[in-house]
Amino acid sequence: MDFSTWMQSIQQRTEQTLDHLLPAPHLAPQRLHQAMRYAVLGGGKRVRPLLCHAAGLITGASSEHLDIAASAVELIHVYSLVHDDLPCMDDDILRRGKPTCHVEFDEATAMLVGDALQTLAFQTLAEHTLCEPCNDDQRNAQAQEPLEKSAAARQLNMVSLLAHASGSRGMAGGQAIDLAAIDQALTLSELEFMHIHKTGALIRAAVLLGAHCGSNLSSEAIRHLDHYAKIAGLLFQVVDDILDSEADTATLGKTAGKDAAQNKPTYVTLLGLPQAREKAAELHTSARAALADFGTSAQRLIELTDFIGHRKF
Ligand code: GRG
Repeated sequence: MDFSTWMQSIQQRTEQTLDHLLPAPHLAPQRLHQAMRYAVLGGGKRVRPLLCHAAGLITGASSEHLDIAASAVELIHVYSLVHDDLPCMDDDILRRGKPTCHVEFDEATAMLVGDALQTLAFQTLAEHTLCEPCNDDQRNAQAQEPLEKSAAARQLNMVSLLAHASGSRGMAGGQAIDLAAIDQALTLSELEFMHIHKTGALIRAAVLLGAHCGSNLSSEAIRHLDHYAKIAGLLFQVVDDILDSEADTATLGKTAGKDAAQNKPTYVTLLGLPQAREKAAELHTSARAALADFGTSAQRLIELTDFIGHRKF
């Protein structure tokens, strides 16, 4: 299967899983459920679910387990977009090529959409089986009970991983730094610190959760994947800054040039466009190199890294 067909198949699986996980639109309270479905379904590149599935291929995870982990990460991502678009934050009217959630519904509903998507993500991780018994479980288990306990402990670790990535030491903290940075001059390392949290933490969680769904796990493999994910998160953000400065609103499906309009520091404002492009190329090369030890099992992750590095929207 070529990369583009694989990507479409994961995007379709993600759409179906999210459709199934979200409350039906006729269930009370209908307006909230309709708004949740409006925000989540029918749009977005699904980069985080793709990363989750691609990392899971390295550790032999099943597609069904990956669907659940990938959807939980996407629910957190969409909650962050809905809240980020609110007038009290980025105040935007366009997201994924359609009116933002608070414009289509109203501000209070959009707040609740974010809240409810976040809790649905954790409910999803808690209520489904997420991981295969791992090699250590199989080696150590004398009986069924230790094996089950171990799988449960790993699942709990996955819930904790997503919570850390989303919270004040992760994405929400990064957003706080971002809001405080408006009209401020940041150094490159301060900008990087912000993005490692705001965008990078969830990208890292997507990769690690995918890997944890599998059985072929070693702590060294996890360490390497984590290193890869940190670089990939930064690459995603540098490319995002470049696109914000040079692509148009119709292509992006969100308001272009927003960072400059709000006087927000970006890689482009700090480095200039040519050097930001150079930085993206360096990160792209480093991210690919970080996957070298995984051989052909990382093929999809390498292709996805190329997609992130070369994306046009
Ligand atoms: C409100 C707690 C809270 C956090 C918001 C992620 C975020 C933090 C804000 C989004 C603002 C933004 C445009 C950040 C730049 C990188 C980014 C996350 C872009 C949007 O992600 P894509 O391109 O979007 O993956 P799609 O729509 O394809 O899913």
